[in-house]
Amino acid sequence: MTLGILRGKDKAKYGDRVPPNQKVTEGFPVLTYGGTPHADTKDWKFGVVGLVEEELSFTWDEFLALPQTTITTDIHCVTGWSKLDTSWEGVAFRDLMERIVPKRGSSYVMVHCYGGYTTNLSLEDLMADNVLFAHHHNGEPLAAEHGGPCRLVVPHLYFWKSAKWVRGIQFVDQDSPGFWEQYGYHNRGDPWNEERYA
Ligand SMILES: Nc1nc2c(c(=O)[nH]1)N[C@H]1C(S)=C(S)[C@@H](COP(=O)(O)O)O[C@H]1N2
Ligand SMILES: [Mo]
Repeated sequence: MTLGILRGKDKAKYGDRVPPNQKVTEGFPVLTYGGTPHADTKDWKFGVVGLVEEELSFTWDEFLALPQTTITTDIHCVTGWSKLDTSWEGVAFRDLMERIVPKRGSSYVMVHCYGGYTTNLSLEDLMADNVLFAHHHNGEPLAAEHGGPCRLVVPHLYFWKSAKWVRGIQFVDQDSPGFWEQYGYHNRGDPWNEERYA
């Protein structure tokens, strides 16, 4: 009952498309802890490390030579805004997984970023539809403040899981909290269940 009332206008306007207690924004707020790190494409590297049969490293050109996917999806920030029909182009996590053989029991991933930010995800969440490492947003190269040259997009979880300025992924057999998760954000962050804080 209470939740229904709080959903207010946007519930009336957008129906069940917007998760509880979120408001639709037309803008694109920037939410970064600290400054915008420099990650020039000429010395950019993307590493696949940890519990995998073979560790990998991609240069920018090698990353662009992987299969490319474009998606249109809604995104939801834990601070309360949602943005509808955002489009992203990049490398789908599932396509990257065609090149990776995780070792037995390695079912979690820590995402590492230029600048030091981290976030933890299960392999299952990363294998979901529409999860990709994006280098274009709405047809334009991804702006530096939004994570350019390349960011993760995990649209079915709150947007803090969508790490900006990714530099690699680490496969692990035990889940451990990333940056915001250590400061009390929920371990998983499903917006439909309002998994905001632990
Ligand atoms: N590297 C890095 N990635 C990050 C963050 C950050 O501070 N550093 N902030 C997260 C949070 S809390 C949110 S809501 C989104 C915001 O993305 P935007 O600035 O493109 O809106 O990025 C996420 N990814
Ligand atoms: Mo956030």
